[in-house]
Amino acid sequence: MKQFTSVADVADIKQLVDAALALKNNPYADQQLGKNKTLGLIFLNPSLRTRLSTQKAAINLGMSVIVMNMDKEGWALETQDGIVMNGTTVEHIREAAAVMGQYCDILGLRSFPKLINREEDYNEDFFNKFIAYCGVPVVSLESATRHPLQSLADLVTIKETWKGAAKPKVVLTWAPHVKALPQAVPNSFSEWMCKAQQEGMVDFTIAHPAGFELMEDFTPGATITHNLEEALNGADYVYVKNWSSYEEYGKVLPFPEGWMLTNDHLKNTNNAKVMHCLPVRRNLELSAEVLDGPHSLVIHEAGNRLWAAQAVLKDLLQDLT
Ligand code: SN0
Repeated sequence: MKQFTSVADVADIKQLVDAALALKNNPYADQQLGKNKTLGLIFLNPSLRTRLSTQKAAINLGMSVIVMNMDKEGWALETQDGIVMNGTTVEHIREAAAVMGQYCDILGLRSFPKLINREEDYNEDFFNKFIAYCGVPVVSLESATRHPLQSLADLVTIKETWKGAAKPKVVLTWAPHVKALPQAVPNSFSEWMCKAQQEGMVDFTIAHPAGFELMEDFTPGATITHNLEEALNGADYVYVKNWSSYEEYGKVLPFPEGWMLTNDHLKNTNNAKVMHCLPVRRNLELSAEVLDGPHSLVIHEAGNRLWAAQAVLKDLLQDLT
């Protein structure tokens, strides 16, 4: 693999999932692979799981890690070309990314959408410029439209825990929130599940209230419904996440009642496991009774972030020229 920014960068998702599960059984076998290699993790937004799991994954592979909170500790970056930089931006991404590439063999980047201009966010303007100028392989630590390390860990978690004979029914459900959150996590989860569905690994359904449709490019082959009860019927995995409207971009819309998952919602499921990428706002997005009860997989899922990150870094290290 030359970069990891979406499911499209992965030649074989089954193989990558199996590689992650193999690393879980044998975490320290590749310590020579990362010797004298440096991973730079560049954050423009907060992080807990992504930062710690990716750092730990790199350590397991024998790498050194540099972390920079660019938003707080770096110069204000300019991304536009051809302008006179006489305002608040201090350094152009052309120089900043290129310099980071001088010190690091692989770079990870987190850059959330601004949720103001949909075209700008969905063009991945900042992310693509960073990739173009840094000159080394880039791992997405969540971009404006995707969070592939999360989605890989999610697929790993489903593969690892599913003991049934038939394919599991996986349901992505929209949840309430008080802020406008990115579509990155559900976009990415959906594109990975759609790919997994194509490969016969899962059956995939998305449930959300009217007005919260995801961009169609991310949902090929998914069953999409506004009826939560119908979607949950017979579900094996329920993946809970809030996202803001793609249509009414950046707005906080009033939300309908009944979308916060409770134990009652799980009655007609197949004793479903409940997943969430975290951070989760208790009793707003997801009820405490579900989070603290036997259905919840959220901590196990977060634990698997490590093996997902390690499988990706291992693959990138093997392909370094
Ligand atoms: C981010 C998101 O993309 O939804 C990161 C998820 C991994 N989540 C948030 O920004 C939550 C913010 C909040 O106030 O709850």
